[in-house]
Order: sequence, then structure tokens, then C-alpha cells
Amino acid sequence: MGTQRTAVVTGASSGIGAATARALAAEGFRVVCAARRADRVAELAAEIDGLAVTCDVTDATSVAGLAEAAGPVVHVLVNNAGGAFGSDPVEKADPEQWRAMYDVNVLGTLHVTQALLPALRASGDALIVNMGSTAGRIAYEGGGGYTAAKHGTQVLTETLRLELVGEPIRISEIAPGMVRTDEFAMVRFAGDREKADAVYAGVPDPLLAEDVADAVAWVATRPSHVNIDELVIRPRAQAAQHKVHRVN
Ligand code: 8X3
Repeated sequence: MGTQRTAVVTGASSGIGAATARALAAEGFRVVCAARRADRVAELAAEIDGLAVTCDVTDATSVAGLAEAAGPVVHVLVNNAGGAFGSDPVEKADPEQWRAMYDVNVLGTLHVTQALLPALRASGDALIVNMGSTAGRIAYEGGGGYTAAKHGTQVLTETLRLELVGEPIRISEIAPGMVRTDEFAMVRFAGDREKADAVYAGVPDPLLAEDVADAVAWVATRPSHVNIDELVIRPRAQAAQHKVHRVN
């Protein structure tokens, strides 16, 4: 058998990132778990026998450290670090929050992709999975900065696929709809538990981080010639962004 393949997952300290690291480890990957919170990634890496790297994807120097730690050959990169900050309408939105969302969701993906491309190339058979969102497909009130950023993630993904055609590197985007994680809505609403809970109120079964991780693992285990361009995943109760079935 060949040597173990390496996967790098950003934003691995919680939610979809942590679940993805676990799912890829279960598929036999050596997983490099990257996130800002050192204690969290250390704990996860110990659990899955991976490697913990403290990394802020918005900081090019920090990302260079991630590339160094990951080593000269990487097979899978999951650009998962991201998030939403705020929910104000365009008229009242804080440009700093918009900048922060562009920074992490778009430039973070850019930094990590640029830094790891040589190692991905060196694998001879690589995959990049960018974590998009249904927010990268539509618009919704109060979502302006996040939808703009996730549209950016989507277009970055498409552009990269065009530019790298002919190379042994697959490029995919996973675009989840409503996923209930510990932190996404809490971060968006700056720790306001009531507002965060309202997002999922009465929704019978929002997606879980594990559902999205399962999709990443599926994409990563297709034969090398199969490129899953994009995968939109919603809970059964969400027929469209505004069309959510709620009980009570
Ligand atoms: C999260 C999906 O509906 O909050 O990426 O925009 S949504």
C-alpha cells in the first residue's frame, strides 16, 4: 500500500471543519487541523491522530506557517474557515464587518490556496474543496455582506477550476443551506443566544456539521477523474432560502 495521504482542513476548531477533519481521518487521511484556537485543534488532532496547526487564514505569514507544517505533499485541501458577522441591512451595515467577511471567506481561501498549491501539485492527484454556502447563490435581507462574500468564494472556485484545467487538481465547492452548528449563528449575532436560536426555531431537522462533512468525504473519495463541481445541500425542511418549514 502507498503512504498515507494528507488533507488540510482550515477552520477545524469547531462545526463543519472539525466534523470534516474527523470524516477525512475516518477515510484514512492524515489530517492537518488548522484554526486560530490552538487548544481546540490540539484536542482534535490528538483524537484523530492528526497534526494541529494554529493558523489565521487572513494572515499570510500565519498561512505560510501552515504550508510549512503541512509538508511538501498535500492531497486534499478543505478551505472551510469562514463565517458571517452581522445581519444589518445594506443601509446600516458596518463596512468593517463586510471587510472582515471578505477577508476570511474570500482572501482566507485565496491565501491558503496559494500557499498550498505547490504541495497539492506535488501530490500528482489533488483536490481542493471550498466551503461555500447557499448564501453564495441568492440574496436575502440583512445578508448582504455575507452573501457578497460567499458569492466571492463561489466565483473564486470557478475561476480556479478554469485556470488549473489540465493539471491533476480537482476543484469543488460545497454549498450548504441551514446547518445548525454551535457557533455559526452565535458569531453572526455577536453572542445573542435568542437571535441565534431563532434561526433554527421550529425547524424539524436542520443539517448537522456531520452531514456536510459526509459530503466532503464523498467528494474526496470519488475516482480521480470525477470532479464534483458544486454540491448544494439543504435540510429537507428548507426548500429555498426563504421557504423553511417550521413547526409551532
Ligand atoms: C449559511 C447559510 O442561510 O445562513 O452559510 O446564509 S445562511
